[in-house]
Amino acid sequence: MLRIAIQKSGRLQEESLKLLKESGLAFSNGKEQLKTQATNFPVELLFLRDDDIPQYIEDQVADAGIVGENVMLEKQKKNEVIKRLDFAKCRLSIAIPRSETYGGISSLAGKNIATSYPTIVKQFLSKHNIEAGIHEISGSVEIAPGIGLADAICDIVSTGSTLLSNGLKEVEVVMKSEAVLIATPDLEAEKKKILNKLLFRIQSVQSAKNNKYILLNCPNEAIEKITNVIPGMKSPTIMPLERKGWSSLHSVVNENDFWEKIDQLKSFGAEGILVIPIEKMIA
Ligand code: PRT
Ligand code: ZN
Repeated sequence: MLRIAIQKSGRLQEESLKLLKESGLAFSNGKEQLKTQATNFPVELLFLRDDDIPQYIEDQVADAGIVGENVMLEKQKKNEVIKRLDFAKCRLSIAIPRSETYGGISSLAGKNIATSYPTIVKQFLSKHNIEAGIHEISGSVEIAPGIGLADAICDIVSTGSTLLSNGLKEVEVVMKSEAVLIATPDLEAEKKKILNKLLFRIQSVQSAKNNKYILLNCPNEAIEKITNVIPGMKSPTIMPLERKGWSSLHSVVNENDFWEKIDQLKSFGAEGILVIPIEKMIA
């Protein structure tokens, strides 16, 4: 049985559960419980505050967990990153009052910076040979300059609207973060096997999300050119159409360069292009 800790409530909770469910794990109990067991996979979920997860993993109360990279780095526990999960993307940034002009990173010297991430900020400052005061507070960091508690802050930024509404501006990105699957480096063999099985499923879910199934009709003389643009997993499937000299071609296309490729395909004479989401993709 592999024990995975996920956030009890908050920004990571829903996506963490969704990822596990898309990986085929079924749970009968809701998150109201402290823990719940998957009904079809040797996994038990523990619902915890995200800040506590790295410690629980170090103590091997949990074997693995899902947290923001920012939390993992701040806590400095015996955890290793197993997989970046591509959600809860944000950045940890330094911000100062908008009314002030920013004279570069050296102008932070001697300032007082309020943050919930003292360890990360300390490392960042010492990397740049800057001495500044760090004022640790656990919440509502963005109001600190306004009430005279600090000259600057270092906090999580996503859209930037919190900074804006508090009269602050982002001046340095300390780190970029996303949700990560972490685990103890000391997993026993049996648990490692379960984790690898889960990891394989997560990878299939992620590659499915990044790819689309594509069907199109094309004149036979365009098949080679189109195959070069969308080679698919091995090679496209090609079936003759009733109409002479035409074929139906099925392949896979990556989300990132999707529109560029569609333009190319059209220029080669492709018609009736259908694009369909993929649920799982196993290479
Ligand atoms: O209760 P618990 O301790 O478990 O949760 P929490 O309140 O500590 O964490 P939570 O749920 O707020 O965030 C969990 C993780 O989500 C963080 O550690 C980040 O890795 C990630 N994440 C992604 C964010 C944001 N986006 C985010 N926007 N965490 C916090 N914010 C906050 C930020 O603190 C600031 O107040 O949102 C505000 C900024 O957002 P914008 O859009 O206005 O810039
Ligand atoms: Zn927290």
